[in-house]
Amino acid sequence: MTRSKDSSTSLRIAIQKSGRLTDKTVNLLHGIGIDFDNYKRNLMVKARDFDVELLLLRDDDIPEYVQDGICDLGFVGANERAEKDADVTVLRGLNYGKCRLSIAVPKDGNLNEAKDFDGKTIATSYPFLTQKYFKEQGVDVKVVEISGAVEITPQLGVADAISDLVSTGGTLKANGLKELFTILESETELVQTNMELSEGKKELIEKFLMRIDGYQQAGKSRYIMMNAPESAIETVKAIIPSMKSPTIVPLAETGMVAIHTVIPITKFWNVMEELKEAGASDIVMLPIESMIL
Ligand code: PRT
Ligand code: ZN
Repeated sequence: MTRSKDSSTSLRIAIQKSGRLTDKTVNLLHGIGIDFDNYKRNLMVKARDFDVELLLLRDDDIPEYVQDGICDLGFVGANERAEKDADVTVLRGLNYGKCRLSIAVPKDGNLNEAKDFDGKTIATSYPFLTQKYFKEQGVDVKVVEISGAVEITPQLGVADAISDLVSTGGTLKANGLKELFTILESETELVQTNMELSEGKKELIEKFLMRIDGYQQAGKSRYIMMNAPESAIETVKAIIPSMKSPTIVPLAETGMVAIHTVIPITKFWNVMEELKEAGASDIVMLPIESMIL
């Protein structure tokens, strides 16, 4: 399946065609200025303003397509990348599609610790990671690979326990199961092939990453504006965890200024009261589309 020569100049990126990661990945690509149509109907689409073509695949296939150099980059869950043991480079963790691969057991059963699993049967769609986990624990288990509805296998008597993805835990609960151990924490990752790439593609990847970083940073930041008396400038400056020096503009009203700056979103609510106490008023917070530092 390996592409023999890296002749094409377009960056080829694999994304999930239809599933939990699709909308967020498409939104992220749109957010960094990579626009394309009809991705629901085609297997491959070309972006309009960036030299990129997208390959729309099942998420299970993405690690291998990137490993083999069919695609240069891919957006895929760490769970799939790790299960396929793919030889790829993880460029970024993307903070969506978060879940964990966990071992779960019937809630009233007697399986509690790793050693209780000796000789037990575990149903999973993640045989490689599950087997590896118990091997590391020195426990011998039988792993049965099941492609869907893994959570009902204990009730059917097919398995003693399961190893499956969990996010809220609702599915486990609904099936009378409890989570015992986490094998892997997962989020969507941007992965790159380890195959040799042309200089042109390396440059495109740099640009692509710069846009992703700007977009991610923007998501974590807010633009804030406030009015304050000139006498409060130094106190306000000391309160705001600004990335750069704030912009200070005189207002028509004598002795008053407008202060503009960018702050991490996590800090906003903490500093809000302090700013008010320092004399700031009309505090406005705005989202930022993208930012390059
Ligand atoms: O068709 P294709 O093969 O592309 O898609 P798929 O059906 O294999 O995968 P999909 O779209 O369901 O999930 C894609 C990716 O989303 C996964 O590989 C994970 O990286 C990520 N993800 C995040 C999840 C979950 N959260 C998740 N909760 N994938 C699956 N689940 C399932 C889990 O298997 C279980 O059945 O949701 C159920 C548990 O959810 P809670 O909230 O009840 O705990
Ligand atoms: Zn899948």
